[in-house]
Amino acid sequence: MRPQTKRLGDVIPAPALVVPEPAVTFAITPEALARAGAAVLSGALVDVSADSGEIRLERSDADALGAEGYRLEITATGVTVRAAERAGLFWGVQTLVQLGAGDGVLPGGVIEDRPRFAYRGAMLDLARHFFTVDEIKAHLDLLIQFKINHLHLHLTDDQGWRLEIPGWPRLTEIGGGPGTGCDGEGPGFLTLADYADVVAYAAERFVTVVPEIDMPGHVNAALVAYPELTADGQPVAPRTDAEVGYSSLVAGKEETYAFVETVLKTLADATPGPYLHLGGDECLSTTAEDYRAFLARVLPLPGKYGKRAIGWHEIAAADLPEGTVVQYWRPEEQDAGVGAAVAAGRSVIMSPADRTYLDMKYDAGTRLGLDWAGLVPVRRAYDWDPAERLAGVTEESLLGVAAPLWSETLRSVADVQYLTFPRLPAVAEIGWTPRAGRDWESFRERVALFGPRWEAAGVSYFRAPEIDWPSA
Ligand code: TNX
Repeated sequence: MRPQTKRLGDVIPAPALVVPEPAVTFAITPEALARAGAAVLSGALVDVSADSGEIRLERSDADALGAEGYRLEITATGVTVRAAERAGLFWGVQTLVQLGAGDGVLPGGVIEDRPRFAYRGAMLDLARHFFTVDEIKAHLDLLIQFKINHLHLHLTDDQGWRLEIPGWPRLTEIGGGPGTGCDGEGPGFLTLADYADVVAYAAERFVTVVPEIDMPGHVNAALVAYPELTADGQPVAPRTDAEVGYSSLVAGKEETYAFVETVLKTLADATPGPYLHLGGDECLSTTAEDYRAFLARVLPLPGKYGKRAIGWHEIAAADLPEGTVVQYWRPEEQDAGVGAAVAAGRSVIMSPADRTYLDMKYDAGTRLGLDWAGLVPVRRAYDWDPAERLAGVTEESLLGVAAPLWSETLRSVADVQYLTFPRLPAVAEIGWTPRAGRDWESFRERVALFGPRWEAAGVSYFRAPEIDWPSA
């Protein structure tokens, strides 16, 4: 049963510590909330406290809340958010936005909150279907409400190349042109100015953009644009189907490395965040020897440009430079390579497909999505733990969790939202909330509150039968 009155703990992700003061409430206006949000965004707060109507935002080094933590106090006379860093104030305001939803009446008490993991990611595949700058920003606006702090953009694949690379214009002229994307339905690309726009918008919201250029496989769009990159120099045909594993850069060709170096230098220069994602997955048409030889030359490049490499976990077959991050994506419970990488001191992002892949169908009747990793109903996305999933991967080795959304079957923003909600909030809670603070029955009740909010905001979502959604 859903309670009738709002509770201080009715927040996703569940805060680390909630101390309600049930006799107390404080009513805020939507304007005060918006002013608090604007104050954090504008960076107006430096070291002094800022008063935004009835909401006080304060920087305080005294609180041991870390880079993203905050302390929120709601009394009968007002609201205070305190944090060591602006990011913490921002997440505190996101908590307030959730608590104030609807009537603006905030339940009294104190919340002390900080994330379990530094990396809480969502991935959007722009290659199989392109999404515009405005669409990416609007999606980001929905993600940050759940304290997601990394936006991974899958920028290239067999069906499309979505980022301008100076000196290699045909990548985007052809690879981003008409007829690209799955079924030819997703043309478009980001200029470097567009990319900078997305990166800046994300940074204002304390979100780090993680760009991915997938290599040495998943490169048909690049080979179409530049036949000199193919093994025999002969042109290859564009592909708009959803097959994987048939294309590869050529490990034994110097042209390959000139190309990769330009691409990664461009990406490093355009990306203020610390990570460059090099893909590395499903290289079924690259020999094991070529795969290792290719990565031996390419994995050190992010370091050369002051960045850390992330790769899908197949890269663990190569020697991983210090600082390399391995992103686990398979459904299996074991992976010898990831275990060895962790033993060598590398860190891991967990994205097991049977739990975190937002492109898996919810149930057999889901119109969109795939089912190769099984069906992923909401409870399946929620009820697991990243530190208990893969042999050898412990809490200390985890950078965090991420939920990828591959876009083979997507044709619109509504499609993106439908697969994202309500599963992304489940993964976001896994990334933020302490293990002991997570509980499916509690999540079920809390996520139900978002149904009316998503409807009011025109956000498409799956009315999962596992959830008692309030009747409209
Ligand atoms: C596997 S996950 C892929 C992608 C597909 C996805 C579809 C991964 C690293 N590679 O190329 O889009 O499955 O679910």
